[in-house]
Amino acid sequence: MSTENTGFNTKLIHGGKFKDKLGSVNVPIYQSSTFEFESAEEGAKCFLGESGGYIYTRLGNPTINALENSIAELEGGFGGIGTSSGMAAVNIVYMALLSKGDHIISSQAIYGPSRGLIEDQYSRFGVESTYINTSDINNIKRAVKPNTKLLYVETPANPTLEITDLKACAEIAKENNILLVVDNTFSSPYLQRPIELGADIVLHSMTKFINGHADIIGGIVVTKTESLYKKLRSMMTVLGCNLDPHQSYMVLRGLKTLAIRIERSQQNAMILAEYLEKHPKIEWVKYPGLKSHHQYKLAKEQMSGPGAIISFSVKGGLDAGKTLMNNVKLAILAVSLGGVETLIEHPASMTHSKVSSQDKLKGGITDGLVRLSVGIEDSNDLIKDLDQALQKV
Ligand code: LCS
Repeated sequence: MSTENTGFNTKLIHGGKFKDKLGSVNVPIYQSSTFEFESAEEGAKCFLGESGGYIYTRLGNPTINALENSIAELEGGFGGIGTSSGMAAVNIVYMALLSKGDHIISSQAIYGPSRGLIEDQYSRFGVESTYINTSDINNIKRAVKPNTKLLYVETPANPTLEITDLKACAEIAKENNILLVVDNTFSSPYLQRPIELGADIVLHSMTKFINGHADIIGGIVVTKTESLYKKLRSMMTVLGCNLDPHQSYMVLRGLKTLAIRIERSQQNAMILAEYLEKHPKIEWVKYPGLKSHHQYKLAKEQMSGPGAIISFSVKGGLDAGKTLMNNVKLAILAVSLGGVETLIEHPASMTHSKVSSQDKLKGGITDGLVRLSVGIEDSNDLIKDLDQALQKV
């Protein structure tokens, strides 16, 4: 059955247009690097793109394609390109769309390596960049230059949970002939669909919510148009950063429960955020579901829920935060996010450690900031855990 006019949960289970010839209910793992041609003529046709036949897994594979089609459908895009990691997804976007002398505008607070890749590597090839607080739309307007080609935003941002107004970004991008790229990792298509808000490209670290079980590394890029899809797919194949069939199967399996996982972890996150906000040892809490978040209204408008990531600071700064992290027993002290298990980490010394101290401060990544990725455990147990750890502070 076509899932074109169905709801999101139905798309999660039945979307992606995959139909197995033998009737397998699940997408089989086509664990093959290469595919036999029926004849030399058929092989040549495949290479000309005149036949839908598979050639070689770096170029395409039925299991990988099933996942790409599912996510593209969920994001409302033309097509998806699976990649070996979220960083590979970021890289193919940069590599395909930025040339010598081009300029990119991006958010100060984004995943550290997405910024480092531009500032440390693409700068060597003459790419210019401006990192600003994109949650103030006027900053973006001021940063546009004649050579600006990409506006690259992450919203909610990692780890500050600042929100960027995607509709306003799309307007600026359109006016100035710039492509709008959104890293939608923190929301997943369940909570936010940037293409519907005007973005040209959406990307994900599928390592996080989309897979949701902390057992694979993977990424995906979804484009609005066919021409961008072709450009990015050919970049992925020459860079050789394809997803693998077995990993794709794992993600397809995790994807089915995306909505119920997020509902549950977001419900827990709300309870924990309210608990932390009232706790006398907590200095501040940033969570888009709290009225105290300065962009609460905007988050409500462009997301259908606040997500499951909370940032907060313990009174006493870094030392107090370390005491908390060293004393939790249920929450796991580990980087990454978006899984069924609750993870706690310290961005300034971990995920964002390569960002210079000055840029960290400018971007709001203070030494005291602790990031919590809330899982689907019982909220009472999570509160008990934080409570006993905070007593040690
Ligand atoms: N984009 C965002 C927003 C991310 O949070 C990450 C990874 C990436 C891209 C890169 O994806 P990967 O290559 O790891 O699949 N974020 C991580 C984090 O916050 N902790 O550990 C990894």
